[in-house]
Amino acid sequence: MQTIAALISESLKKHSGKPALSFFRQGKIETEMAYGDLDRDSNLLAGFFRGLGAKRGDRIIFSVEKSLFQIVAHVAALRMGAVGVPLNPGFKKPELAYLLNDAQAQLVIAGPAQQRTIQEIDPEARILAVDSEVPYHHLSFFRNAPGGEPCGSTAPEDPGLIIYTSGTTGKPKGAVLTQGNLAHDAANIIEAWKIAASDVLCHSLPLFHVHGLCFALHTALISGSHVLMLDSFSPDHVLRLLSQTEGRCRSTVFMAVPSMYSRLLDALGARPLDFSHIRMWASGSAPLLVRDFERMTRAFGKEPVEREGMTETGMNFSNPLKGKRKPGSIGIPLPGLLIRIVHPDTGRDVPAGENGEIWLKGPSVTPGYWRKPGETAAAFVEGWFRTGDLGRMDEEGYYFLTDRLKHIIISGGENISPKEVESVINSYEGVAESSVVGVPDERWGEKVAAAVVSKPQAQVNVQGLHAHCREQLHNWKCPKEFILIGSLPRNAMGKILKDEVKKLFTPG
Ligand code: MLC
Repeated sequence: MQTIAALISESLKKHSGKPALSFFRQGKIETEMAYGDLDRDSNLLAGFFRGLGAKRGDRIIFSVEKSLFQIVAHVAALRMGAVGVPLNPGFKKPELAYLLNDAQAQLVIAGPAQQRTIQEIDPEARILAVDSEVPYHHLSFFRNAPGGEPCGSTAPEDPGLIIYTSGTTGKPKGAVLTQGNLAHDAANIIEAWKIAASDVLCHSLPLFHVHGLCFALHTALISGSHVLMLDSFSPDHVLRLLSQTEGRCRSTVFMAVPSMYSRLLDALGARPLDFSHIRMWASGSAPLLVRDFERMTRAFGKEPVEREGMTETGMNFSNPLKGKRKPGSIGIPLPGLLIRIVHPDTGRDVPAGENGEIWLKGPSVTPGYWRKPGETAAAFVEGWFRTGDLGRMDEEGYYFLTDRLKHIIISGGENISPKEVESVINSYEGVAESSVVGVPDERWGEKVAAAVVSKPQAQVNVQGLHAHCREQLHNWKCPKEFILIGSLPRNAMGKILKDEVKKLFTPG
């Protein structure tokens, strides 16, 4: 089995004269970088990291805004066999405190805003502060570091990344993805989607999830594609770029979550822009409604490619590039993946065509969660990873997701643990208990909503509660709707009936 470090290193050398990355800040190109530059700079940075004491197997946290530096540093970490831990730079202090303590990183790469918070949390943390607002070509601090070849000693079973994902138990869990997991996943996607050196990828996803980092960036870099890297998602900037029909920045591939597509379509309106040069519009991280599949087909002139993946497993299913794409289906399994659909209570396979929990086994599946043996044991049954998703396969071998066993909310492609939000709400003055649910929403797919019960004789101040959530949780985890009720709906055993709680809210 290959390592991701070797696949990327080979490509950096093979395509050295080709454009690798054009970084766009607020819609304008800020810095451009060829594959040869990325090779040289990632070598230098790896040398710089080693000088700071980081070595193979050490965790390096990334708590920075999306930037070219972040990409070069990510490639450096992979090539030297360190373990990158990319974090959402918008996490609030309590969220960061938990993650810093859990990841036990030897080095933290932080932007100015994050640096202050991290220092407050852990004055001992070794921080490399990098202002991601400064254009990459102005950063010179690592240029005198020893270069040399940083990889060579990475093995497929070495951890390559730890990516945190929301757990049902409340606290995020770090899914360990090995060098081999990442290599197999990238190779699979490249083969399924025919990603090539001739491709130009328009990239407006965050770099702290497998979607933007592994499915999009890794596959492009390994193939020698040109990546148009936007600092953030702005529908206007993205549309302007995607509709460029000529020149080096003429995109051929776009990947996004459904909420991004619906905002792009709203911003596009009835304008007759030409997108015929784009060969693939991929959608994942949340279900794409059949209605949006049809809207996209009309607006872009091609059917989107809906696919499914998970942090713990990489990409699992995709509608075919050539062949029938079924609206509402996540497509067919990628090579190397074994699938079972089992009854979640008995663990026995259900008859073909029936609904059950999807279990997976394959070379991209995580060996487990970082420092969480109990969670790892619970996630696997005899080597099969329990996805927590219910689904079925049709007579043509296409898979459909039908429901979720776990109470996870997916809002705009972000997974949110109701338990984490409930524990923040419950810590607010006057709150007796709460139940947090996902309610269908036009903009976000699902929105976070909270039913709150006050303590006897107490009056919960909803405005104050909202501010309390914003202090403790990243903005998108905060409920968009609160209601105060006398008691939560429960069954005879005292279990909260989440479906009844959902009915208390109006879809957005
Ligand atoms: C932003 N907001 C959200 C939100 N993102 N609310 C709910 N859900 C979200 N996901 C809110 C903010 O809190 C803010 O509200 C307002 O929207 C505007 O904020 P913003 O920061 O300007 O939003 P924007 O930058 O436009 O972000 C929207 C988005 C982003 C859709 C671009 O959420 C995003 O990048 N989502 C993609 C996540 C992703 O990559 N997931 C992949 C997971 S990997 P207020 O009140 O503060 O004004 C995975 C595996 C797989 O799932 O298979 O892919």
